[in-house]
This record gives sequence, C-alpha cells and structure tokens, in this order.
Amino acid sequence: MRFALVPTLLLGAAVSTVTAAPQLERLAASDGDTVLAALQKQAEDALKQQEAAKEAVSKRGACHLGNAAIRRDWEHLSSPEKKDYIRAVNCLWDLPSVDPAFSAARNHFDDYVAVHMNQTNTIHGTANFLTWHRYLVYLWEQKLRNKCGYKGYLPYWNWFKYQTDLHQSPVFDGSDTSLGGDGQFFAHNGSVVGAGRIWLPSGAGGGCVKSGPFVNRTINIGPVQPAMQGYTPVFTDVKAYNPRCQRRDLTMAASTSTFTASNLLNVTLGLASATVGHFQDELQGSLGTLRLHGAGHYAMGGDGSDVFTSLNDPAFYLHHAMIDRVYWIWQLLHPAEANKVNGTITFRNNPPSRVGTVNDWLDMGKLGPQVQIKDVLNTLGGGPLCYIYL
Ligand SMILES: *[C@@H]1O[C@H](CO)[C@@H](O)[C@H](O)[C@H]1NC(C)=O
Ligand SMILES: *[C@@H]1O[C@H](CO)[C@@H](O)[C@H](O)[C@H]1NC(C)=O
Ligand SMILES: *[C@@H]1O[C@H](CO)[C@@H](O)[C@H](O)[C@H]1NC(C)=O
Ligand SMILES: *[C@@H]1O[C@H](CO)[C@@H](O)[C@H](O)[C@H]1NC(C)=O
Ligand SMILES: *[C@@H]1O[C@H](CO)[C@@H](O)[C@H](O)[C@H]1NC(C)=O
Ligand SMILES: [Cu+2]
Repeated sequence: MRFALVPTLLLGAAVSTVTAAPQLERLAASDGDTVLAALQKQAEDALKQQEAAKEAVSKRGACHLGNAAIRRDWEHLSSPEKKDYIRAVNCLWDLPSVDPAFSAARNHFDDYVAVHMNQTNTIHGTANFLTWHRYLVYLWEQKLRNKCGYKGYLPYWNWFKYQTDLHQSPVFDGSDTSLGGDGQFFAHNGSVVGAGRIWLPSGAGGGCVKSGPFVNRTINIGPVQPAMQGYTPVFTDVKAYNPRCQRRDLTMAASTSTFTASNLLNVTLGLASATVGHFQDELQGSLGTLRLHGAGHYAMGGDGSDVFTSLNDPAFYLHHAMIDRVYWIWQLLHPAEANKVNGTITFRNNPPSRVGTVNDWLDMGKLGPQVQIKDVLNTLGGGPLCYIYL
C-alpha cells in the first residue's frame, strides 16, 4: 500500500503549484525515505521546467543541467569513490593551517572548525544560516578537489535510511569505507538539547571513535558547548588548543524521533514550507525542539553535538550536504520564496540586530573569497555554485 502512494503524487508533474491536501495525507503515511524520493522527483521536474524557461529566454549561463556537478548519497558511491573521498579528507587534515589568527588550528581541517566556531552566534538562527553553511560545505568540497585531487563531489548522509540503527549506516558502520563508527562506551547521562529543554538518553558510545579511517586523528579545537553530558572541560576561546580524540555517541533517540515523513513533508510541502522564515525555523530547530538539522547533530552525539565545533566530526559535511539538499528541494518547489531570506544577523536576534538581506556578505575567513548571499541562492546560476542533487 505504501509504495502505491508515490506514483499518485508524481502523476501531477508540474509541482510549482501547491500539492493537494489529500496527497499530503497519503504521503505522510509512508516512510521518510519514500517521501524523500518522491520529493526528489518533484524537484527534478521543477528544475527541468525552470531550466527550460531560462533557455527559452536565453538566460542560460555557463552553468546548466548538462554540466552541473551531481552530489550523491554516500551509500550510492562505489567503494573506490568512498575511499577517494576519505583519502582526500585525510590529505586536507595533513595540510597546514592557513590562518595564524586561530592559533589552536594545527592543520587545514581545524581551519574549518575555527572559522565556524568564531562566527557561531552570527550564522545560526540568522538570515544567513542556510547560505552560510551552503557556501562553507561548497568550499570544503572544492578544497578536496583542488588541493587533494578528489575526483567526486560532496556526498550527503540520507537521514531517513538506517535511522533506526545508525550502526548499520554506510556513513557510520565503522568500516574503512565509512566516516568512522560509534565511540567507545563512556558512561554518561545522555544529552541535553533544544536549548536545555529536551533530554536524550545515552547511546552505546560517547567516547573516542573506535573504528574507521579517522580513528587515529586528533582534533584540537573546542569543545565549547557539547550537548553530551560529562564531556568537559569546555573551551570558549577559539585560540585554546585542546588536542584529543573525536567522540561520538550514535543516538537513535534523536534520529527516530525526528527523521519522520511528517517532519520532512512539513518543511517541503506542508505548513512550514510556505515562507523561507517558516522553512528555516522548522528545519533548523528552535527552543524545545530538535528538528531535522538538530537531530542530525544529536544523532552523531559527542563532538558532532556541539553547535560551535561540530565540524570536528567529519560527518558534519555529509549532514550539512543533506540540509543543503532539503533546502535545494524546497527552493525548487517554492520558486517565489526561493531567493528570499528571513531573520536578523544575530542568533535568534539575541542581541537584537538588523534584518539580514541578500546583499549581506558571507565571511569565510581565509577559507575562501567572501560572496554575498544572493550569489549562492541558486546552485545553478550566476555565482560560484554549479551543482544539483541526485
Ligand atoms: C540526568 O539528566 C536528566 C535530565 O537533566 C535528569 O532528569 C536526571 O536526574 C539526571 N540523572 C543523573 C543521574 O544525573
Ligand atoms: C591507527 O593506529 C594503529 C596503531 O598505530 C594502527 O595499527 C592502525 O592501523 C591505525 N589506523 C588507521 C586507520 O590509521
Ligand atoms: C509544521 O510546521 C508548522 C510551522 O512551522 C508548525 O507550527 C507545526 O507544528 C509543524 N507541524 C508538525 C507536525 O511538526
Ligand atoms: C520572517 O518570517 C516570519 C515567519 O516565520 C515572519 O513573521 C516575519 O515577518 C518575517 N520577517 C521578515 C523581515 O520578513
Ligand atoms: C572572527 O569573527 C569576527 C567577528 O565575527 C571577525 O571580525 C574576525 O575577523 C574573525 N576572525 C578571523 C581570524 O577570521
Ligand atoms: Cu553551523
């Protein structure tokens, strides 16, 4: 019964129009992964229409569907492709830091952690949240390609598969084609998340990641605000050097509660998809809620659960690629809202600040050139970006 629902939805190809409520209800009864596949198809149809319209008025630039990079599910990369990505991450980890201002950064991997930590309060709960992170993971992808010879593009972690047992996920299974497995068992009192309002029980880990290709790596910056209890001391200075292992606590309480068909539908076709403000707030998580963005971080646990320094977990980039993919799908399905931003320039407007605009600059320190938000709203146009998701 479940699978009969998807074709029903796809019969209506032109989905710039609102999907009928009964279809929404039927989809909501299927699982997240099925819904995601249906949404992907809708987004592709919308993309083809929008690109065809562009060509009709010859606005097509140097980047188009025929030459765009394709970002894929980690699971769908071949073993050699996965190993090439892992090799390139290790290569980047061995490159020197490019910014002496962040003295705790001992290598180029750390530079990304440092730039993010330094700006945490102006890139989350802000107008630039979606585009700042979009551009950051793009720079990471390009660095892997240009400095470390990676042949592919940034893969994403499909949250909806393996969410009931993350240990089986190709991203986290601990094999040499994963981004590492769970942490060693570390007795602790779960994680406190959702701005202190939600308690998640411990998983089976919490200590140093015990398997996979990055098992001997050292991380050097933070933690600042790990959600995981008992993970101390914390360092609030971006210059504080704190070498240690990377910790993880694969937490199914986060994934199964939040990676649901209904949450995905809400932000893509439902109430929360109507405006960019609703979309980003519902996707990101707010006081007392986990939401898709937060749930990915808390499902990783350990270092990945720290809003300041979650980039210490190399799976951060696959999680944020998935965030970006949902943003991309939403943009394609809501063209009238796709180029807008909503919010101010401080974390949930605290302290109060001006409203953000598409002319605001995205500051990446020494990771790459500054661009304006408007330059990265479209992954296929005008600015530096040229990619789609599959
Ligand atoms: C663990 O944390 C929860 C939530 O803060 C609290 O209710 C509980 O009492 C704590 N347990 C211990 C043993 O500290
Ligand atoms: C980690 O270090 C141990 C001990 O030196 C070594 O046996 C193992 O191969 C290393 N693993 C990786 C993935 O580098
Ligand atoms: C859907 O999103 C709306 C708007 O953000 C929110 O009020 C509502 O609680 C969400 N519904 C569910 C089921 O999460
Ligand atoms: C941002 O979106 C919210 C709804 O989420 C809306 O109430 C608010 O007016 C919007 N602000 C701006 C500046 O567009
Ligand atoms: C850290 O952030 C501040 C303000 O957000 C910025 O002015 C400064 O240049 C950043 N430091 C570095 C080294 O990028
Ligand atoms: Cu972030």
